[in-house]
Amino acid sequence: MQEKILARLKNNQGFVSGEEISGSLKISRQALWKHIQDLKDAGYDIIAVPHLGYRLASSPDRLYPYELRYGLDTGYIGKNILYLESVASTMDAALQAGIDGASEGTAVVAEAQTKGRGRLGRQWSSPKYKGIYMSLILRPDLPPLYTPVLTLLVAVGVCRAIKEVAGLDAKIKWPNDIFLNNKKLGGILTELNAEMDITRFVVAGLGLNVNNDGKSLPPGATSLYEHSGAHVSRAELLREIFRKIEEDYGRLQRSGSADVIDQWRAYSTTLGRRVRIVSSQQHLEGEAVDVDLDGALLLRLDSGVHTKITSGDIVHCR
Ligand code: BT5
Repeated sequence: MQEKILARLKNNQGFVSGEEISGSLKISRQALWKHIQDLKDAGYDIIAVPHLGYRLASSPDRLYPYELRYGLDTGYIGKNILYLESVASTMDAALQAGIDGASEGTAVVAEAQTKGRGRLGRQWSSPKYKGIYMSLILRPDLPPLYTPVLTLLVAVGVCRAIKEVAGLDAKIKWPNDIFLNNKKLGGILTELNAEMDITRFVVAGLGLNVNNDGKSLPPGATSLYEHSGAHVSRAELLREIFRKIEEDYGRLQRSGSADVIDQWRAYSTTLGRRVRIVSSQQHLEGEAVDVDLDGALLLRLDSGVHTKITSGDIVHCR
């Protein structure tokens, strides 16, 4: 009901009479008043004037499901949102939701994480109300070996959305880092629930620094705000991320990964560079020449031999 009331207020610049809202939503004036109080408690600045009605003066910078869904024209990505004020990790919540049967496109969104994680047990700093911490459930028709391409797909969607909403040129460092001006702006963590060669579902997690000020960022990190000096609406950005992901994911499902990989190449800071691979199994150095259709990095070693890197960290040497 609050979502419907908000939509009416948002669709109108001026006042909307209480009679009109309660009449069209078939609730009593008393019930409407109660919902308006709840919205005010949630941070909405709603002005009430006798005989005129209600006017929405401002909305809080929160990722409430009804904020995210307002004007969201996707078919399924981000349509179902599990919202948490604070959680250990949105990954765990999404993995559980996936097991419980959550539909494709369900997004777990938190305002803060107390144990946000990166790859290999690393931490993800997740201060409250500053960034986007979101885990998306996907049920792709892809064998597990091909699912790394989803990390690339989400990275592309994030860069496209940042360009559209904030006008900034973010770049991607293989496999999962979003960079802005040579500093880390965000990261993607993809986890899998699979059996042998069947993917049951994938959780694609995104951490993105949006309105963090410089002091609260880890070393080597940046945020959109730190970079540009302008606050960005996290809700608007996340809605755009949902849209872009849905476009590219639909294309991936219909015609394979070639298009996503093409887009990824355009955002990559890795291709054409000399890189060092650091993983528990191997320490290799060579030129990053391309990315394969499954998302693996193709490296040309000094011997001229090409090798495929499917996981690990890379260091850009020059
Ligand atoms: C990543 O890992 O870059 C993937 C991060 C994914 C986080 C999201 S938030 C929503 C969802 N729920 C979770 O619990 N996780 C996902 P990795 O490549 O391992 O990078 C981790 C490293 O990045 C750390 O060791 C730090 O050096 C650095 N780091 C930590 N927090 C950061 C931040 N907020 N901004 C930039 N760098 C950060």
